[in-house]
Amino acid sequence: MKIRLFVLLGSILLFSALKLPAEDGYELWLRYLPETDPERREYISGILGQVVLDLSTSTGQVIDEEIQKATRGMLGEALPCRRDFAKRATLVIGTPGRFGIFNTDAVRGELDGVGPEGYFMGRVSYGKRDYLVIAANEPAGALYGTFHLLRILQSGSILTDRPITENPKIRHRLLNHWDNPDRTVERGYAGFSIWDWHKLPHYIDPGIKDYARANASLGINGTVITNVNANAVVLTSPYIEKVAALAEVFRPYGIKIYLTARFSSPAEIGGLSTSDPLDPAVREWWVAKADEIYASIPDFGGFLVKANSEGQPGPQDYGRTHADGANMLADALAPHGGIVMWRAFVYSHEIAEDRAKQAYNEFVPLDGRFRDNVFIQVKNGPIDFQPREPFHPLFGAMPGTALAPELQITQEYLGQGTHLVYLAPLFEECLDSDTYLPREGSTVARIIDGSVDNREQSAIAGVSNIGTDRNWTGHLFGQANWYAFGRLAWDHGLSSEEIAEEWIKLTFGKDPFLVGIIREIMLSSREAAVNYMTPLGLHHIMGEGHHYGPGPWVSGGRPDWTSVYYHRADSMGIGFDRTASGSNALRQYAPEVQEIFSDPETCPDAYLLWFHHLPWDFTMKSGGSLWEELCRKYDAGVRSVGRMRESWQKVEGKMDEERYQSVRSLLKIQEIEARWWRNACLLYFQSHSGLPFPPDIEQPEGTLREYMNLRFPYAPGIRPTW
Ligand code: BDP
Repeated sequence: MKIRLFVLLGSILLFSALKLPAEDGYELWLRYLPETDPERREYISGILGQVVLDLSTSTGQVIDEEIQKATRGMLGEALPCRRDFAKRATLVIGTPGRFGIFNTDAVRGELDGVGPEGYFMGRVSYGKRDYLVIAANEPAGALYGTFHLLRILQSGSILTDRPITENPKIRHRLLNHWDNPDRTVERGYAGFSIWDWHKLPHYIDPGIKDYARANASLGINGTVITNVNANAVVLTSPYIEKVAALAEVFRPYGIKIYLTARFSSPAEIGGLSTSDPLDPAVREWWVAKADEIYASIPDFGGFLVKANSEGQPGPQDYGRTHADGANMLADALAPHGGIVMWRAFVYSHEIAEDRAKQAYNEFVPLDGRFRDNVFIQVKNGPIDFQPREPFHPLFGAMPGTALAPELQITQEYLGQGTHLVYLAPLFEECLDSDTYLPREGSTVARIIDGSVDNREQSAIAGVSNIGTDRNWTGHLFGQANWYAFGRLAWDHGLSSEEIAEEWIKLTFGKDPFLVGIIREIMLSSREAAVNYMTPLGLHHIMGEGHHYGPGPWVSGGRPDWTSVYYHRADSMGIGFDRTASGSNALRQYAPEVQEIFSDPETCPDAYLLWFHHLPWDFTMKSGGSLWEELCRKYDAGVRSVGRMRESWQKVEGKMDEERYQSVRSLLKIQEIEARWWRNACLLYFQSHSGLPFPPDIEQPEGTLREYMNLRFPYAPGIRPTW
């Protein structure tokens, strides 16, 4: 009996010793877990044991804080940095001028090419010794270099003999928060807004600093903190004071703050009778507003504007153009070095034209007419952040204008808060698309980074998925999308695979088995979502308003907000003809691109129904009919999620129970919802095709009516109604 008790107690003790400590995801990829391998500990102390750092700047101080945090976590003891050069230094971090080592020709030579935010990391001989240095031209570069080093140390890698020089490919790397003053977040699925307007400026949540750390660790250097469906209140003096308090926290992390500018502000909050951009009083009002903002926030980034789109006010309300509007704001910001991000997401149901064509029609005639400090911010595709879209035809079509892509990190159309969908492949697909304008090799990435047109200015934006949820993004894997956006904004040459692997190691640990399993789940997840939601080029067939779940039957009201407008299914066939026989949206692309997409026989399946309306019995490349292929794709999507769930079970015990279980439960929801998408869409399309489901797929359960009757009055993320 006694022995048994001992065995039992022993196993309980052993079990609790083995159980990994609970984690709630708050630490993101900056976990700095205790390093238990003695060799690794020695390696890390050999680098962080005695850091010499230029502490004279606020950025220097946050680098010190980060290194202390990292050493406290990984080595169990916080190791503060020294401000004076020491021969025993294991690492020297700073900018030229501070320590003699940074004035050596070796370091100067390296720094010549890295610009204000880049850095050099490598060994440099100085005196009679070699030192590991992180050298940069500006403190922000030193911070980015430090985070790079910490990433290497955390992920179990080592520094090779080859020095590292890094330089961001894009100058302005911004998050866009669609956050409202009442703390709701439009298309937000992770709780409320992290900006606590009511308590600002005197109370600043400690999480704000962690938000800044997380962004800086990826190289994100700007954040637009308010919704594009803008509220003018943020431009009033009390709010500028609140914004300034946040800017203080962000400054040492190299992050600039931006605001959305409601175009009608001069009339709404300025007491003017108009907001006409050519009216001198209106122009003066914006100049004075910019001066007021910069007096409190000297490094204010600028304005993001959604104008004349989905009910937002804009210059066209006064018979003026987008260029008139953008340039007025640009002129007000220019003396302070600010920029305007003017969105190209404009379309109107009053124009009898394919929505996919409207932004191009509106903006191409204005090419070359925008000021140098204006960017036209263009969504990756011509409709709206769908699971898959071809690249937006504006990329390549405005050589005289700086264009910035807008990617959606929040998963409005990609499963919202409950689906694991790793978005790097979607981002990559857009960035790597060849526009052929003006020549082959002019990928979207090379257009927006300025290399095609030799442009100095460049920018990229990602619509944030961050909220007050303890793990920031609701779904733990939403963190990977924030991470991937930041890493690609810094270096669009990175692959989805590399980024996934980095993130997994930092988030879940470096065990190769675990990394392999999670990597596969992540890399298959985007195609799975496309398949169970909108295969073969289908788009915009989600639930109305909240956009949650399927709604291929949505019709009535504004046609361009329905589903039937986009899939055009009837008894004969399905798809949107965007070739010369239809809307001819294809003509907005280069001839080489037109050639790829124009013939249904050769058009890649992934874009088939985006560009073509085809009969149900159209023969696909697989040999089967379009109807069969559609059914099989939907079914394949559901099966992929089943496999993702099974794979996830293999990592049980390889991470803390809490995070494991949270993802496990969400994958279950994802499978249920993937089935819902498949069943609802297939039953609906069958009501048009009249054809039986192929026997080799799981037969959809339920009736179309049942799916059509589902209601979600409290689905999150819906737009406010002011
Ligand atoms: C759509 C969203 C809507 C946004 C709009 C935009 O449904 O909430 O306001 O885009 O980007 O995707 O302005």
